[in-house]
Amino acid sequence: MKITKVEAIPFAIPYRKPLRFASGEVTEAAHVLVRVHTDDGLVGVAEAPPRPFTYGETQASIVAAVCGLFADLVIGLSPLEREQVRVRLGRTVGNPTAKAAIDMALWDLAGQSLGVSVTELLGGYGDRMRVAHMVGFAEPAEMVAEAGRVREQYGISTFKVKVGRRPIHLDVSACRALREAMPDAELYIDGNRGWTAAEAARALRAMTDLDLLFAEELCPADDVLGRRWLVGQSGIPMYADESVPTPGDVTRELLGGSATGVSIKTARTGFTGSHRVLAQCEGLGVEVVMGNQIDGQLGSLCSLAFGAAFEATSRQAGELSNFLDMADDLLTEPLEIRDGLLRVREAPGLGIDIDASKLAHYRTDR
Ligand code: MUC
Ligand code: MG
Repeated sequence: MKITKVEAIPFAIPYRKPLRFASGEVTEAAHVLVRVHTDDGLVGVAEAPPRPFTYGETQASIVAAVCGLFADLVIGLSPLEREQVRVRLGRTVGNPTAKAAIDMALWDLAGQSLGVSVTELLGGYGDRMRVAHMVGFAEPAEMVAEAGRVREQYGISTFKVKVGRRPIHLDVSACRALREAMPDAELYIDGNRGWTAAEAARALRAMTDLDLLFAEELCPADDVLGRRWLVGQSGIPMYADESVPTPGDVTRELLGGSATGVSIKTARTGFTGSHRVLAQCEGLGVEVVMGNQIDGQLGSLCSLAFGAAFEATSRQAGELSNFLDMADDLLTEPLEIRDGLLRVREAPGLGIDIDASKLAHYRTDR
């Protein structure tokens, strides 16, 4: 089986409501659908979400990288030669979501050709994950209402609360309101680099009684000593997200003492790189969470496929519900969160079937 063609199709699906956080906001899912075709008629699929505020990629840059740089490097290879692909794409720096989408599409092809799911191929630990929902910036009452609605409708009881605003009491009050409204919920926070280490320390002190699970990326990765100082005084684990786009960054953050947990995002490290990150974390005794790159249903299925495959990634609820904010999606069979859980599809590969009429409607290149 040989790769014959690689497509990168830009599409845009509106959001019902924007998601706001310290490093930016998302008002539409202007993503890129990546399809890898083979000579025996199989098509592997994944999506790349451009996040300029995190990785510098745009929708146009992803299309350009996939079509202009990467396609020629993979055409002619077998989809099973994933390490060849990784090395060849790795000669170009950056472009994490463009590379990750190609990698995941190859795993989809491998699963399809062997007749097994990607979750089984990767590790086969389980067939489901608990779902965590991300609550973006708003007035505290609005944030409480959103969390309540999501808990009521989908049975989700783990919430990641976006923080990192100034002054810090905006977020402290929102977290306090959420805790008061939901005494039994699991809550954790994500600052998207919005605070200085001193602000983060004050905010954490003001929230010590809120029983937070952990805090993610409260201040920028370049605040090397500030982050170390913060870890030293924090009573909860401090997770790295944007600061760890590659396995090497994971090593630097963890061994440098600037983080004590890691967010794994398949959208940026694919399945091959995410497996490496997970192995590093397990070897170092560091906990992980399956993060979300504000993915659509396709990207969420990819996170789920990986997260359910291993015990360590299944322990905590995974961030798998951002697609609920989108007005529509591309899958023929939509994802359904029930009782706070998402189940892996019982189908070869990733089990993705793209609705051709929806793609025709939402693609922006025609
Ligand atoms: C998250 O976990 O931070 C927002 C920015 C980004 O890079 O990812 C999202 C969610
Ligand atoms: Mg984050």
